[in-house]
Amino acid sequence: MSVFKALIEAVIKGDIKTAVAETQQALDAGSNVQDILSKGLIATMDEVGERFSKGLIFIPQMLRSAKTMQECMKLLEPLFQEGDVTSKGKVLIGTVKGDLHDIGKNLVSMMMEGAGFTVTDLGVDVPPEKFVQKAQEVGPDIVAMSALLSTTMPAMPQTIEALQKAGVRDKVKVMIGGAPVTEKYAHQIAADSYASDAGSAVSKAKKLLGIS
Ligand code: B12
Repeated sequence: MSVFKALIEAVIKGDIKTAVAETQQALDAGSNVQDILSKGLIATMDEVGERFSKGLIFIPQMLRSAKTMQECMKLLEPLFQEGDVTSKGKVLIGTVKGDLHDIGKNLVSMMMEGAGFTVTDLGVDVPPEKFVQKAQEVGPDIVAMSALLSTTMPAMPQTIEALQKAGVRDKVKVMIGGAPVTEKYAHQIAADSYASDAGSAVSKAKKLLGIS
């Protein structure tokens, strides 16, 4: 049985108060932050997704669990800081057009910032033209896109095409991710990199920019 049983149950129920208290208690007890995140919070969202697929829960419950997870993540955020204040590069990130999922994207954003990248977060449901406009404005080293729905994945190549048309594509590296996205898909749409989780997103971003 998981040591995070009470936390898991609270996130599934969408009980913010208990979930936040359980997260704090796990931290106070010396639990590893990565474990709290992957074995406690992320694994629970997978369970929530499965319950939704089976028709056991509906959108409001899924939303409540998501909100609960986000509140717990606020406690973990300061612990991701690596302490190096020199910027490693600029990252422009957003969830693609039509897609409202932002927990994974926020996690990637948070870990990137913690690792010393300067992150501009465009939020959710970001149309290709918004990625282009902001890229022209901030001059990022990396444009990172998140998609959680198989129906919104095509917005990724559309965004790459828009960057190309605006003459921005050659100046940036494009990184993609999100549960339905794969390495193969990244190759297919000529993205420069793919990562399956926020931790490897950071190491792949460093690799893309030649930073160790
Ligand atoms: C919470 C949730 C919601 C919440 C989102 C709230 C929010 N603020 O994000 C709400 C209730 C709004 C929602 C709505 C919907 N959802 Co929803 N949702 C989920 C759920 C349960 C969890 C997602 C999550 O946060 N996971 C935890 C995070 C940490 O994981 P992650 O997002 O995968 O991110 C990690 C990696 O993928 C990666 N990553 C993510 N982004 C990026 C970006 C880059 C650049 C990189 C490198 C890496 C990377 O790193 C992250 C951290 O490690 C999933 C189930 C699941 N297992 O994914 C379903 C799920 C994604 N939803 C689903 C569906 C169908 C919907 C709806 C269409 C339902 C409906 N009928 O309306 C709507 C769509 C709304 C819209 N237009 O977007 C399906 C998608 C099926 C598919 N393949 O297309 C899923 C899989 C549920 C299911 N099993 O059916 N949803």
